[in-house]
This record gives sequence, C-alpha cells and structure tokens, in this order.
Amino acid sequence: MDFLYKGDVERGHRWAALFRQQAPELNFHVWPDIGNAQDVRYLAAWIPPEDILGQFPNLKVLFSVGAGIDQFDLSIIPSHIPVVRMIEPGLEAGMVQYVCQAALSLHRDMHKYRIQQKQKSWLQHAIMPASRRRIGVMGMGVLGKASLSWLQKLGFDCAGWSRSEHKMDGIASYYGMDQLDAFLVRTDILICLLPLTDSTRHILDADLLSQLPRGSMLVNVGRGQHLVESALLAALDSGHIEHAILDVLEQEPPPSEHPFWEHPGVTLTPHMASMTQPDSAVQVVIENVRRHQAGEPLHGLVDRRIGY
Ligand code: NDP
Ligand code: OXD
Repeated sequence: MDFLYKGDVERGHRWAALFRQQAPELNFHVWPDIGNAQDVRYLAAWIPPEDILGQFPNLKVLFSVGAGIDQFDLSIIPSHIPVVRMIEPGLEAGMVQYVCQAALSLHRDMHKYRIQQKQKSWLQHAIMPASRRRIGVMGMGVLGKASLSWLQKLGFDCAGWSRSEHKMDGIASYYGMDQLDAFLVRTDILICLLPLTDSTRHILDADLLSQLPRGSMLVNVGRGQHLVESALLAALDSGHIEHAILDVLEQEPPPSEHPFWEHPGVTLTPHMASMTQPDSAVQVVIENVRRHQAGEPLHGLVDRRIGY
C-alpha cells in the first residue's frame, strides 16, 4: 500500500524518514518518484497532480499538505474520496506567532518607525494601552481561535467573526453576513484567517474596507484572493487604511511592477506566516491513515458542501 507526497521536496524527505520510523508498513514516495501508480492509496499534495484519478485509479484519501484546500478543484474529485485538510500543532504555533507579531507591530507603530529611520527622524509616538486596541479576526476556525486566545493574553480587546456561532470567554463573537457590519465598525486591526471559498473570494472589497474605522489596519494571512487589491490601494492612498501587512497576494510572487512592493503603507512577507511542520504533521497524517483503515472518521475532513 503506497503513500505519495507531492510538495516541497526537502520537507518530503523528512516526511519519508518519519514514515519509515512510524508507519513502515506503508511504501512512501516523494514526487516525482511515484512508484507504481496503481498502488497509490494515499496522496498528500500542495499543488495536486493533473488528472488525479486518471493517474491514481485506486486512490482512497486526498490530504492537503496545508490548512487550505483551495488548490484542489473539488468538482473533479469523486465524492467517494475524502479530502482532508491539515490540522497540526506546528502549523497552529507558526500562525499564532505571525499573527501576534503582526498585531504587536501595528499596535506599537513599527511601520511608522521604519519610515522615520529612513528619514533620520527620532520621534516618539504615544503608546495606546492594548486594552483599547480592538482586534477583529475573520475566521474562528483552528487558526483563528488559537490566534484570538493569544491576542487576548496580550491584553487586546478581541472579537471574531465566522459563518456559524462560536463562543469564547472574553471575546466578542459575531457570525453571518448580518453581523459583519457590527464586527467591522469595532475593529482597529482586521486579521483575515478565512479559507478561500466561493463565499469568501474578494470579501475584503471596497465596501468592507469602508466600514472599518478611519485609520484602521489590515493583516491578510488567509489567501490573496480574499482581497481586492485595487480597493486596498485606494483605501491606503486616501488614508482610510493606515497600514496593511500582507502574507498572501493574488499573484505569488507579485510581478516586479506591482505597486505593493514600494508602497509605504504595505508590509509584504512571502506566504510564510506558517508552514506545516513535518515532525508534528506526520503523526497526524499517520493517525488519519489508520483511522481510514479502521473505518473511523477522519480529523480535518473537508465538508464539500461548504468548501472547507
Ligand atoms: P478552519 O476551517 O478551521 O476555519 C475556517 C473559519 O472560517 C471557520 O471559523 C469558518 O466558520 C470561517 N468561515 C468560512 N467561511 C466563512 C464565511 N463565508 N463567512 C464567515 N466565516 C467563514 O480553517 P483554519 O483556521 O485551519 O485555516 C484558515 C485558513 O488560513 C486556511 O484555509 C488558509 O487559507 C489560511 N492559512 C494561511 C497560511 C499562511 O501561511 N498564510 C497558513 C495556514 C493557513 P465556521 O466556524 O462557522 O465554520
Ligand atoms: C496553508 C498555507 O494553507 O501554508 O497551510 O497557506
């Protein structure tokens, strides 16, 4: 029975070593070595191979190497093949670190100090207590909730928004389109941690940004396609949005002429907010393979009706 990995090759070799130790009964292959395609039962992919079922007719489970599954076209994956997203502690820890550093950096005006240094300007800005800084996280899933609980520990005034209702102690919770406006008007730093689906594509548009208070700030760690980039540019140029930290963009990497590269109101990072960590992820994946073989429910099973 074969397990095929298609993603970053260096990390794939670490997966292979861990599989050899922890699940020696599975023949593990790192793409482009696919072994005998007929024997592949489990595939973990970041960018999926073309014609998955044509190539691997006996596939039983498709795993995403990451938390997102928007790289898969669910319409061409037969419904008898479960699609599983990545939920693992290393990925969660990385996202919490990124989100907290982004929120702290915006909260403590680091974007202003970076510009001031270039201008040789030694100027202090008043420190606002964290309890007065209202942070709003879109997406109260695995990563959104973990981030919210650490932001709360840092003393921020936190709220979350999701599709269905979630309760977290001390965190204001909003859900559904009806409550989006109320969530936005109380948000000074907006953090997008949504999955990309038909309902969330381009959700960060001119209308949504206009509902944030003037001078608010944005962190996008979901997907580049959540954001209408021209709307953000207009909001930055008018001063409505003070600064944006973007880890994900519509096109990655952006072309050299993209205005975000040089914009003083934008901090870019190359889609590195978090990464699946082989040492913790492999344990989770092997556990899921064993669950599948025992006919038990899989952790992180994607609900195809809602697309995440
Ligand atoms: P989850 O599936 O655990 O959580 C998704 C959350 O989004 C849920 O709370 C869900 O609501 C909410 N949501 C989905 N659709 C809507 C909608 N239409 N309206 C309102 N809320 C909605 O995902 P994760 O937390 O594991 O991951 C989130 C995303 O983070 C990934 O899909 C990926 O795109 C991104 N990511 C980015 C990384 C990076 O390095 N930049 C790294 C890892 C992930 P409900 O709870 O009601 O279902
Ligand atoms: C993910 C990512 O979805 O890294 O895991 O973007």
